[in-house]
Amino acid sequence: MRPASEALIVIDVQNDFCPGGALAVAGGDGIIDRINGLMDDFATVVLTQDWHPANHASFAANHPGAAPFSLTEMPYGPQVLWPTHCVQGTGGAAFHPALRTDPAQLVIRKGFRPEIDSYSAFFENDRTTATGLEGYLRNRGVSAITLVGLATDYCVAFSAIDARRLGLAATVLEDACRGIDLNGSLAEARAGMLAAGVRLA
Ligand code: VGL
Ligand code: ZN
Repeated sequence: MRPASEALIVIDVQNDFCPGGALAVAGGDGIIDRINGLMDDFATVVLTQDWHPANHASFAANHPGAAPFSLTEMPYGPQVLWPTHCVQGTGGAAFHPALRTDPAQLVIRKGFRPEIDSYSAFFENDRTTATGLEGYLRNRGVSAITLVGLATDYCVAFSAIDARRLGLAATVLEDACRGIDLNGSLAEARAGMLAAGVRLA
């Protein structure tokens, strides 16, 4: 068992990010057994769930003429336009059925505001609107987090870098993560995490 100051943060292990899903990450379901096992080592387990309304601004379908995986400019900066995914209440937004959810004490839903995307478990993509996770962890005496899940180069990386920004120790278990790797995004995310002081293990 890890000390009580450590939490496991399981990022977006949802059907739409697994093979057969709307924004499938290659091998996304291949990390679930490992994650399930890790849950027994941590007193605090948090799951995150990408949770978009159908009219979400990150969906290419809501930008006439825009192709999925193209880039657009939002008031808060550049934004990838994704295939429609993780729509609230749909099967695609549900956790993968093989993922253990009983050990989790908190589920953080993110990306529910139509006008702003949220990759990170801590802040939406404007990097200022908080999800509340920081307060929860600090209240529970957590000072170090271990991150696993999907996708390495988006939601996992953004969460890990924000954790460092907040002064939390952050470790990403790379073999319990899978990436999308859009135009070199995986290498960029790894460099960004290392520069922020994230431990890649
Ligand atoms: C994610 C793209 C869009 C992720 C979520 O979980 O990494 N990526 N929404
Ligand atoms: Zn999303």
